Order: sequence, then structure tokens, then C-alpha cells
Amino acid sequence: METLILLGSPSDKPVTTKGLQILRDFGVSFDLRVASAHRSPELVKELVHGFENQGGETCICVAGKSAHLAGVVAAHTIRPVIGVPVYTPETAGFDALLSMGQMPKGVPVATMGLGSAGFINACLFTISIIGRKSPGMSQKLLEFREQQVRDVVSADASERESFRP
Ligand code: RP5
Repeated sequence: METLILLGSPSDKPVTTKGLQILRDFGVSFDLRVASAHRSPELVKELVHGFENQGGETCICVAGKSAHLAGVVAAHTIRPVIGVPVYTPETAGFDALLSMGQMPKGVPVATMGLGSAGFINACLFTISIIGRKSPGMSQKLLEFREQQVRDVVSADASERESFRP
């Protein structure tokens, strides 16, 4: 398994749909599990040790509210930990964003943006990391970027407007 994806709650799962498809498209192996830093701390530790023993490359942590999951995971491993904060309405997701982004020095969490876009970027970041050891994966990532350029050019062609009074 190349990446371990931990969700703080099943309610976080909708955020992962598009990113998981990207991992599948790139052929990245993953395990997705639910484990909470607060409600099941021993399970979190067990899963992180299993991830290290299996030679996992990154751990992506998806959590909302006072989201300690990524920081706790990072405390148990020196492998790259990527945090994806999840929006909750009470504070518009800032609680989770700051919990992950404002880690004290010494134990880093690579924090992405909120929600589905943040999870997509976490998956692409994982692919960049794995790509350092896999030329095939790097090539696919370059092609993915080139496709994005083509998509923007095509959107420009269909959406552009001009007005001159
Ligand atoms: C966090 O609290 C989870 O990551 C989730 O985003 C949030 C709410 O969890 P539930 O009350 O929906 O289980 O632990």
C-alpha cells in the first residue's frame, strides 16, 4: 500500500470521491480507513505503524472541526503526512484549517486547502512524491498537467468575450 488515507469520521468520505479516482487512474495503491485522534487514539497509532511496516509513502489525513488527526499521525511517523481540512458550518472550516496548518515547529503536516479540492491536491502531491522513484508515474503526471493546459485553452476558446463601446 503506497498511501494510507485516514478519515476522522465517515461523514468526511464525500470529500474523497474525486481524489480517489485520480489515485486509481494513476495506479496508486491505497487503504482508506476511519480512525479518530480523539475517539480511537490507539487505532490511529496501530494504523500508522502498519503503514510504516508496509513501506507506505504518504499518509493523507482528512478531518474536520478541531482536527488533530494529521498532527497525531505525524507524531507517530517521519513519513510525509498530508492534512486535508474539512468544512463544518460552525466556523466555515477555519478550525480544521488552522489545526492542521498551524502545527508547532518540529512535526510538520503538509496542509492542503479545504474539502474536495484539497483532497485532490493531496492525491496529486502523493503522486509527485511517488513519482520521484517512478519515471512512469512522473510521465503520467506531466501528461495530466498538459491535459489541464488543453482544458484551459479550450475553455478560453468557448468562454472568451470582448466588448468595446
Ligand atoms: C471530526 O469531526 C471528523 O473528521 C469530522 O469532520 C467531524 C465531525 O464528525 P462526526 O460528528 O460527523 O462524526 O472528528
